[in-house]
Amino acid sequence: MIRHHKNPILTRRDIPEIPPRLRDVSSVFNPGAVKAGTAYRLLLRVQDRSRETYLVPAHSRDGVSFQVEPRIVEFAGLERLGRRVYHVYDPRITRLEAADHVMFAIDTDDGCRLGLGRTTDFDRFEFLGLAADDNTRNGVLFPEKIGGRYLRFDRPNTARRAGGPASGSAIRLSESDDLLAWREVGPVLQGRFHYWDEFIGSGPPPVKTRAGWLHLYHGVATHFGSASVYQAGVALHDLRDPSKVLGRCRRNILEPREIYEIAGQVPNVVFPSGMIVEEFDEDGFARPESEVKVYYGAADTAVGLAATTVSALLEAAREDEIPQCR
Ligand code: BMA
Repeated sequence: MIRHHKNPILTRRDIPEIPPRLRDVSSVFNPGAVKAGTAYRLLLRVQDRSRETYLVPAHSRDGVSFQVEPRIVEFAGLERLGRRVYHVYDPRITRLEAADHVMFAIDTDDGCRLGLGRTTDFDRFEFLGLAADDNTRNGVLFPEKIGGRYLRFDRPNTARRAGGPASGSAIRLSESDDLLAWREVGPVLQGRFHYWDEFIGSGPPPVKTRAGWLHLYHGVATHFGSASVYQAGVALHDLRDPSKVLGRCRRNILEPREIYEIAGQVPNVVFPSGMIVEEFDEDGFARPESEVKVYYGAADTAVGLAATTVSALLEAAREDEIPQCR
C-alpha cells in the first residue's frame, strides 16, 4: 500500500463548524466510502470536544481532495428506535440493489449494536432498523445476494483486553432475507494470538474478483506494553461460499508508521473503513490491474489514503500462513 503524498487527506481543520452541534472539531476518522459515477463520497466520523460523534458527508472529483459539506447526516426514523443512542459511528457503505446501504455501529445502554441506513442521493438518509440484537460491530454487507440471501461479515463484540474497550477475535458470516434479521452462518476468521492480528474486525465491504471476495480487515496486536497497535490486512473468500477462506495475509499490509498514525487521540491506529476499486469488467468483477483506494482512520484523529492494486491485494492474501495459525 502506498500512502498518498497529501496524507493525511483530511484533518480537523478541513471540517467546517456546524453550529450549534459541532464546534472546534477535534478529530475526523474512520470514513465509509463509495463512488457514484465520477463522484467519490465519504461519510466521515467527526468529533468535537464533547466527544459526541457525528457523520458528515464529503465529496470529491479525484478521490484525494474532498469538499466537506457543512451538514450533519441524520437517519430519518432513528428517533423511533426507543432507546438512547449515544453514538452512531464507523459507517461502511455498500452499493446494493441501486441504493447505498450504510451499516454502522450504535452505542446504546445495552452495548454496541449494528444499524442499517439507506440513501439514493446522499442527501436524505433513511434508518431501516437495527440489524443485530447482540453486541456486534464491524458489519459489512456484500454488494449482491449470494444463494438467494443477503450476506455480511460481522464481529461479535464480546472480548475485552485488560482495561480496554470491548472488542473481538472472530469474524463470522451472517445471512438475512430482509437485511434486518440476521442468522449466523459460521465463523470465518479467528484472531492469531501472539501475532499482528490478535483481535480482528472487517474493514470496508468485500469486493468481488474472479479469484474470490477480497476482504480487508483490521487486526489489533495487544501484547505490547501499554498500547495496542491497529493494522490492516487482507483475506480472500470463496465466491459462492464466502465462509471458505482461500487465503489470508501473513504480514499486515498497512501499519502505523507516519506521525499522524502514531500520535493522536488513540495512538498507533490505522483503521481501514472505505475502499474504492476503480475498474470492473463487464461481468462486475474487479479488474486485477485496477487501482484501489483505501481510506482509513489514522490514530482516531485524521483520515489517510493509501493506494494499491487488486492484484497486489490478491498476492498479499495468498502469502503463506503463519505456521499453526490455520
Ligand atoms: C475500535 C473502534 C474504532 C476505533 C478503534 C481504535 O474498537 O472503536 O472505532 O477506531 O477501536 O481506537
